Amino acid sequence: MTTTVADHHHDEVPKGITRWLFTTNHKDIGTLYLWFSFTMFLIGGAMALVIRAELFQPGLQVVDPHFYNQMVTVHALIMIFGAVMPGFVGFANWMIPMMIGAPDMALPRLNNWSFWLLPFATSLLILSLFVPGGGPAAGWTIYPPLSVQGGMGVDLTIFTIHILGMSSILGAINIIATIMNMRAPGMTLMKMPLFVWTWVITAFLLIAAMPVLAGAVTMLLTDRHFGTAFFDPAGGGDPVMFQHIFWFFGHPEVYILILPAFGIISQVIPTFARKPLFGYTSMVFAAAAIAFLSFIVWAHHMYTVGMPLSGELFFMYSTMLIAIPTGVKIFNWMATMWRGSMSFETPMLYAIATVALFTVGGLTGLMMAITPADFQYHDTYFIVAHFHYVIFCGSVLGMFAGVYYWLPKWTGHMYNETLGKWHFWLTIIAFNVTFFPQHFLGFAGMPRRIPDYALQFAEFNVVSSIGGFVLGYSQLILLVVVIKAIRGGKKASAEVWDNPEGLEWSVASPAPYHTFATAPEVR
Ligand code: CU1
Repeated sequence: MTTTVADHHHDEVPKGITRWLFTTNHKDIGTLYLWFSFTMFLIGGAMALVIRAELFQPGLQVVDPHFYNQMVTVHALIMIFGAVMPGFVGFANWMIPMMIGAPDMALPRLNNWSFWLLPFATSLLILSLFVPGGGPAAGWTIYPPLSVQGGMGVDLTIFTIHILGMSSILGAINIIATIMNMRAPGMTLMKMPLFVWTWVITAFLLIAAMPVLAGAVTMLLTDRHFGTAFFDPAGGGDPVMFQHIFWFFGHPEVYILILPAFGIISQVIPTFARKPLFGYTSMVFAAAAIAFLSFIVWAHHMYTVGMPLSGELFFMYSTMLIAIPTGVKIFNWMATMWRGSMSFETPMLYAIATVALFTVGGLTGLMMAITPADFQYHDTYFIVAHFHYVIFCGSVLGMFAGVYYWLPKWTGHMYNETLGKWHFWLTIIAFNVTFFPQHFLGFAGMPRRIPDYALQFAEFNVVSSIGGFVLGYSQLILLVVVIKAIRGGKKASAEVWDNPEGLEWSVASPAPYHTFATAPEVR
């Protein structure tokens, strides 16, 4: 018997741990990213519960103030850099090659490395909690002089940020290289699904913003150990300069966290409204406009540092400008749903909730953009409420929409719709119970990032803590849903989501929009 070429090319897929360690397959790497993201979501969530337990009633009861400050700091860093960003890179890995008709990512080995940097980086961050002096405790914004004073936990955090930044930049390079070079014939830029568009824009934001953060923390490191005084007035430096550099990264970062979610719901809403996405071109340009504007608004985080009036006004107006492209997107999603043949499976519920509740965060953002008003809100719980509406309701709910939408594609099985609905309603109700009262706490003057508070804040804090615990434990339902879908259940058929394109629609290459340009009535 002769051997053929095919025999030699027999697929020898490594099994077990080596499959995952050495994989260069975009789906495997996507899966790794998604599981990593979910794990970090649970760890960061546990830290949030420590915070809510401490704030359950006035007086110190659960943890000491220094540990509380570490929880506040590490919760944020884990959620931003561990849960949300890697989660979206997981979506990118799974969906972008399929959406543009590419066999894999352009740089598959780099892809493997980008992922495997992450567990080491976040392990260092968590390890920092156990070294002498403890972890970072100056908040995720690590402002000097507080962050110059911390122990070696702060150095571990700086190292963590460098590694995470490297991972993000390499991932972004890979995504841009894939989208620019590996589209199937006919897949022109303006035919790309919105998710691909929002990701390519996000990737440029990452490449522009992450090195700035790396610079800021490097200067912090040399201030701490090598006798520089970038941020120390005693040596001619300026602590406010750190804030400028940090937020030049930090504001675009917000859009890094939100744009891929905009992309996901731009895929989900047309499917369940059974109409093409309204205003495709304006959606692309609005996302690009948001990205551009995100670089000229940074100092709205620092109205109270004593900037010249002209500066305060510039940042007030530039910030308000962002409401325009954002509004374009919100109205386009609503117009997509308008008179659609809507159905409300879990992905659609999450997509609608994303639009509705992110808008709450957007509107409080506009309130804070008003310079004189912000002097009242600054460093209060109003800010905490605002950014949880933006990042939980924008990024995380958008991601949930995508998880339920694509689980049938990822696992080959339908998820359990009843459990999905339970997860949705518990999450939405508990989220609002947790965070809506924090607006009132902020108005009443409760400062953020403190382990204790005056008696008049007690009632809203009890409510918020109860909501927080329900919100946290409800996420275990998602874990059950995902495991059940992996292990079996109804096969995902071509009729998924009850629409003519079935699964092909959810994979969307070409885009749902254009798929439907040739669709139901016309065919
Ligand atoms: Cu900002």
